Amino acid sequence: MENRTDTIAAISSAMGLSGISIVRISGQEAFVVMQKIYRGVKGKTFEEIKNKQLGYGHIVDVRTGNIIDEVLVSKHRAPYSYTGEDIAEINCHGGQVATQAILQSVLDCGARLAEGGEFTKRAFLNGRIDLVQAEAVMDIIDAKTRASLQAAQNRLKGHLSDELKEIKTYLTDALAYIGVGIEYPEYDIEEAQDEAVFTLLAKAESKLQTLQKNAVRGKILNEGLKVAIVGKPNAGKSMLLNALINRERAIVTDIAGTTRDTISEYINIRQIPVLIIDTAGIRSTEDVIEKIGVARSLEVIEEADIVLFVADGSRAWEEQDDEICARLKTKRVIYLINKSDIKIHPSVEERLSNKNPVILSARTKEGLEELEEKIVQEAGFSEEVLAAALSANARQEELIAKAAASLRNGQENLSRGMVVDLVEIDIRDCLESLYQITGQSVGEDIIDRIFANFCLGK
Ligand SMILES: Nc1nc2c(ncn2[C@@H]2O[C@H](COP(=O)(O)OP(=O)(O)OP(=O)(O)O)[C@@H](O)[C@H]2O)c(=O)[nH]1
Ligand SMILES: [Mg+2]
Repeated sequence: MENRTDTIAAISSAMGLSGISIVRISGQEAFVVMQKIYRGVKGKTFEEIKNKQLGYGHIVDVRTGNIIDEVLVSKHRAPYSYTGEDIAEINCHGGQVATQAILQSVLDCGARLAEGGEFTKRAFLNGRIDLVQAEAVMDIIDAKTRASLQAAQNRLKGHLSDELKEIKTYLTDALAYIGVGIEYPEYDIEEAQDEAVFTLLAKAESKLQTLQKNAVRGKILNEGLKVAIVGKPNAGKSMLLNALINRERAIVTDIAGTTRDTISEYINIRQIPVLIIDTAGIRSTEDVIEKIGVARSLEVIEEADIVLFVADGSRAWEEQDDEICARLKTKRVIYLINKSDIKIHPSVEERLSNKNPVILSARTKEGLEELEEKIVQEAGFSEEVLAAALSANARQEELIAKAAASLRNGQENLSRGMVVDLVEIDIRDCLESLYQITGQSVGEDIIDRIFANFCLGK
């Protein structure tokens, strides 16, 4: 078990050669450690540096007294620091040797090497931030596009936490009404009470619904929208992948069955991270390798958020096309007619006439913009949505869904005329899920799991 009051240290900048590296120290002894290893210019000690100010000097090896590097140090007194504890930061010249030697000197003075995410974990345990904000810190580091970054920033600023707080207030108010009814059964207030509880639950439900919608979109900003390119062999799927990622990534030939494995690449479409997946053309085949490829294509279809069905505009529509389309019935599909640079076969246009197809050429890239626009639309992103996005992660999305389910149960029970105190159980379940999101009620194992994903020094 780690001791929360001990002093921890880590290199907070990336490993390798860099202009500057940062060693961070947090805990009760942080300033004591610094007093031992810092020598300011003109004999100034670390103690003499004011809060939130920088000092210029050198760090020495406590064992030999030798200077390790020239540094800038900063001082952040508890409780107004990142962790809520005393924090000192040492900016030294980049490079492994000097940075490691400084860290070693810090450890020699009694600090302990921090675990991944331990600084942020302390910020959470000390009540500086809630769990939603702690997770946002990680998502800021991991952000794939500017929109992902913005959404994580919104969460760090506490937007999601505020929304959750409002819902929690509705629910606790509802519980209070129910409590009055139980404590004073002699008063005939039941009807008015039912009414009040109804209204409060409806308000909570509508807020939760919006959150749930945003959470699904948020997951896309965090993890990327999965878009699979599907169609018969030679339709031009691989050429389309290359066109979208702007690079000759997949092999393109006029031999049907060129792509055997799935190939995926992240791209940024209007700030939305999109994972584009090229698949093997689907057909019945006796070739062992191609068969495996086709099976994989079918799996990818299952996992995809959006499927791009590519029809080959240079050839007549075939039964194979129908067979593939039949497999896409439950999916969100954007229909494409490829090879618009040559004459499009009328049978293809006719078959897809009611599907609002995008007509494009993977070769000349004509129509590509329209396709990108459609992908963004299909995913449910508009400027406003992006601005308000909170990018809930998978853990949060699951808990929001759970909270919504409990709440719906409560509403149903209430409208079925169940005794209100039974509804109380549903409301408490709902609240419990919400508390788990912000970390007001969450097991140590879950906390450990969340912070284990953080990088060292954060
Ligand atoms: N004229 C024209 N030819 C294209 C276009 N897109 C692809 N092709 C040609 O169509 C053939 C097949 O292209 P690929 O991208 O390999 O097709 P695929 O769908 O990946 O095929 P498999 O991997 O076999 O399933 C190649 O000869 C390409 O040059 C296009 O927009 N216009
Ligand atoms: Mg291919």
